[in-house]
Amino acid sequence: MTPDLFDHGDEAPTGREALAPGALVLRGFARNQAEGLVAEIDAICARAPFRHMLTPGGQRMSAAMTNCGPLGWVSDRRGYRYQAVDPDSGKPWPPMPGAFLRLAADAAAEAGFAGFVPDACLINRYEPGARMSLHQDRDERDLSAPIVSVSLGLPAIFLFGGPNRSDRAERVLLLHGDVVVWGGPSRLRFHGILPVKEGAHALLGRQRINLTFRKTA
Ligand code: MD3
Ligand code: FE
Repeated sequence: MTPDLFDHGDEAPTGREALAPGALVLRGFARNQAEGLVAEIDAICARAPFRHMLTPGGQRMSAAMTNCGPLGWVSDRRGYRYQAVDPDSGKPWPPMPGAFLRLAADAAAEAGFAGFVPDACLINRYEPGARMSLHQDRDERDLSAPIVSVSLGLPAIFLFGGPNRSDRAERVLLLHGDVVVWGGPSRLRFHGILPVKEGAHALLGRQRINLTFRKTA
């Protein structure tokens, strides 16, 4: 493709949207770094391949996962936890790329969380039909730190619920390059992803990839 230095204005918008107290959507914040992020993801999954983890209840998750950074999120029959070793390889997770750390810190700072240094990056891969049911993220020790999420590839409808599973969920469309910072009172809200629709993305093809940066320890 011909390099294109100009903004022709035909892309999805950038800008910030306050979703709720503590939840800030940075539209298109990662879009111009997406190729570099995908190259890093390819290098990570060469060492720690995507896999469909087992829930404690024995179901395979429809989203495939891997991790980078000092700690990685794992699920199996014994439960959910963060651990330094990839259970599939017996080796440490690949290191967190500098570009990942900078992106997460820059996004967190935009939302008022200065000095965010994640120690885990969970990488979720959704092929069409894959989903994530409503859940809370509460396996992290320090719930005062935000979670930063980066969406790449196919669009997805994010479900943003409340503090209780039965609370009615709002739907938010997340597009390639969107970054969301989830902190403060939003940190423990239930959330999920509706089944990803069939499609093909110019950079990622038939997949959506989501990075979530966490401070777990
Ligand atoms: C709101 N991932 O990995 S990212 C997850 O798109 C997860 O793969 C989804 O939920 C995905 O745990 C959603 C957005 C997200 C991540 C963490 C949150 C939203 C959140 C934690 C608290 C509140
Ligand atoms: Fe989550």
